[in-house]
Amino acid sequence: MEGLKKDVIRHVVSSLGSDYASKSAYNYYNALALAVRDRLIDNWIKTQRSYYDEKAKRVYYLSLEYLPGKSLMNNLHCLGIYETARKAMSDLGFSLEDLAEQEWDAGLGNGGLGRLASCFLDSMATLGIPGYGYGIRYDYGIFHQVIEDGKQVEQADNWMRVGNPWAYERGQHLFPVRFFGEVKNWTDEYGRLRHTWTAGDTVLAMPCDMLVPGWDNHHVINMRLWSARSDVEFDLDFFNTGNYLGAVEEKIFDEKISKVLYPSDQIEEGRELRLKQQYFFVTATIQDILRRFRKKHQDMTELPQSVAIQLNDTHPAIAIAELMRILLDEDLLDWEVAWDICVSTFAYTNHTILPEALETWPVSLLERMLPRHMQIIYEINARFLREVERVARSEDCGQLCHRDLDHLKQRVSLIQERPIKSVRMAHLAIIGSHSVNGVAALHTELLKARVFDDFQRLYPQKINNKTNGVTPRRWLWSANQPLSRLIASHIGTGFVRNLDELTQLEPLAADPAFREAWRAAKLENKQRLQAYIKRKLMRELHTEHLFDVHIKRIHEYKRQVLNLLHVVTAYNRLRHGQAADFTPRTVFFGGKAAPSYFMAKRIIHAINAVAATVNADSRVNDKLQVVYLPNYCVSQAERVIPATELSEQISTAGMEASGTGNMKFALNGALTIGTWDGATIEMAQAIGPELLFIFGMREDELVSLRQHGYNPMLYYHGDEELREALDMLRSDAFSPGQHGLFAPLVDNLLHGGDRFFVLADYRQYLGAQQDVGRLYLDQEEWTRRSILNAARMGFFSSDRAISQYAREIWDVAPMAGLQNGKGA
Ligand code: 7GP
Repeated sequence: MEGLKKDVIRHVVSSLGSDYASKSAYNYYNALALAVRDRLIDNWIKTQRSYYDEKAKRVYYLSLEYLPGKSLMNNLHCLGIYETARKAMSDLGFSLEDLAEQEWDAGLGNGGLGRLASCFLDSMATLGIPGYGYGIRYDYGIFHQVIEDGKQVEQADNWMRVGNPWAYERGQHLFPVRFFGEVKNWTDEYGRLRHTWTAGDTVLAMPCDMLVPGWDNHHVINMRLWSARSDVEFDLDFFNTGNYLGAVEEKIFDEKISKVLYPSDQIEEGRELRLKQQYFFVTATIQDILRRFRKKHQDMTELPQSVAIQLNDTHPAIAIAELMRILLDEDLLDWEVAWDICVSTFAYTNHTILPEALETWPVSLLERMLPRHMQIIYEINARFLREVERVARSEDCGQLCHRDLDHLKQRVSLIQERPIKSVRMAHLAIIGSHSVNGVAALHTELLKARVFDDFQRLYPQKINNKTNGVTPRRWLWSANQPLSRLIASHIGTGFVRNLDELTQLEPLAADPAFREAWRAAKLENKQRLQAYIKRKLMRELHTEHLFDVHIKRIHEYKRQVLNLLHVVTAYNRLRHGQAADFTPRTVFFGGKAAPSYFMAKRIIHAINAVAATVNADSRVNDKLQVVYLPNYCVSQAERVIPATELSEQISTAGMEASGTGNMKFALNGALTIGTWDGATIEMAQAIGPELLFIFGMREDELVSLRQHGYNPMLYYHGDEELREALDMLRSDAFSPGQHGLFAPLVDNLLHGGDRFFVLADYRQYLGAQQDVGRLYLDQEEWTRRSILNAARMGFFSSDRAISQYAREIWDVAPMAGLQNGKGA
């Protein structure tokens, strides 16, 4: 401990240039972070060296998004020096918790996809998988959300302003990134046509490395994020003529590439800068991968034995054309050889079946920005369509008439003709990869049967399932110390590395003393949340209420509106004196809406309007409260999830690819109210469906309802409570003086077809909520179920998921000889 204290003081003085006697929390947080980083860097260097020494096959996870959140606490726990640090900082006059507050969340992602990537890096580090995460170091991450007059207002997330003590910026290792320009043809010595792309513009990519430690194992992997740097400092001509701003203009323009994260979630935003970001990060990454590979290899055909590249959705899919370009134009390989290398190296994960999220890029844009890549995509397509024709004619599709074949080719082509001629990135990713995976069993089945059914027929082996998981280090151990300590006092700490060990809790569910202790841990977490809300929102929570939580991105398919209709109905029953047996509850909502997503923003507004009305109504507010948590982010989830008793997972069946929040809640002992969707299905199977509150129509039932003509008006007319709730929303009951403010929401349900079947599930949802309320009155039974939920969540560790990827997709083994023991 004395060593850590000395290091912290030294960093305050020599790294931060401050007087250690001026007790600034900001300085002491930074100094502590630097002292922790010092303890990681040796192991990071040893880890990197061991990959070369052991000729390890490496995994590269390519993702345009990561959501690491805060690093301090997690890193202290991984190093096993949390207690040491707590005491050291307390000696220096600080509470560790307060110092940790100084850190800004690294919010380099939108939601589930980005957070999954961060869980996966944690698991690769812990399992000793030789892995790297590659992405973009955005200067501005996901916007900061404030609620003003009930509405979402976006503010810039200037997370870099205060510096980032965790990152190493490597300004000396720059990689060139080229755009535009033209392609020249030439003939090689064997008379083959060759191509050379001469670029128009060049930008530089600078690596920023963030170290990702494994749990208690000395294995530290790298998250390498690229930052754009101009290749011109000043244009001296401008400078000399006195045009100073003109002189820096190009520099500013180039560096715009890594300026900001695109804040849209599952909505495709085809903007030129976004494509630039994708290619910028992909080419820098591929160059870096090949640089490392070529240190030990000359023969490019050995690449798939040394390198596996996982594409996190289609955002990095241009990597397939980029690797082809290098192999063809720089290594001068033949097409077939190059293509085999590509397909054996790449694998692709799909994260959504929502059609509006499937990426396409206009051919005209690609031709201009990446002319050689567009040529390669055309060639991939031509060869692929010939192959489709061959397969279709040869096999059991022999009876296909030409018309069907033409339709098939149109459907699977990399190019779509309408509304504008564009490249379908998912098709490129499927064709260019040896594995395509979904993220939960139902999702994968839907990919096979619906979204990519043609590809499933063409390549029956390619599409496979890898159900998501979450890291127990952050989401149980670090986020929920009260519960973790209780668990550890009964079954030891092995569960942090091997989550299946939680099954040892099962017999304890029958032990009244253990149940009591389990409840005490929950209450402690509820009280901490209470203190936080008091500090941030100046509101007093009732900890004896049932804490009912719905936090995730705001999206129509996630059906925050269904939850809101339940709240309004509960409010009406209480007002009308029809709810004598109502179990008091506080309903929490939190989440960001894409700034361009009108309906999602209006939903936020409606939630806040209902909250204002309910909370101000003294007839009901001791029994029902609604809280909107502004700026939902990773660190907020770490506070809220441990305090949650009821987890809302109520998406329209078939729409939520997997969900990972659902897993975090159950792991922390919340019971789930949910639909038969995503990974919630597999959770119900693992836990026992009777221990969750499952309701609503299933995916196949919805399909047939849609086919037979779904009429939301029937539900409206047939259900008095539903009608009352909808009429109130449409009137100005929640928006005094602003009649019709929420009419778009209601019209969307009643006259817009209710695409997400809110009305169809309303009555069943109410029934399930009633069951929840009843069960909560029986605290012994509720606690028993809570314990069993957590005990049966072992499968949903990201360690299990990553082990499956390693074995079944990457063919990568963990590093041998990792030492165990505290790394401090
Ligand atoms: C999300 C899915 O919506 C969620 O169900 C899943 O758990 C998560 O990915 C991780 O697999 N998808 C996205 O966040 C997303 O942006 C569009 O998908 C590409």
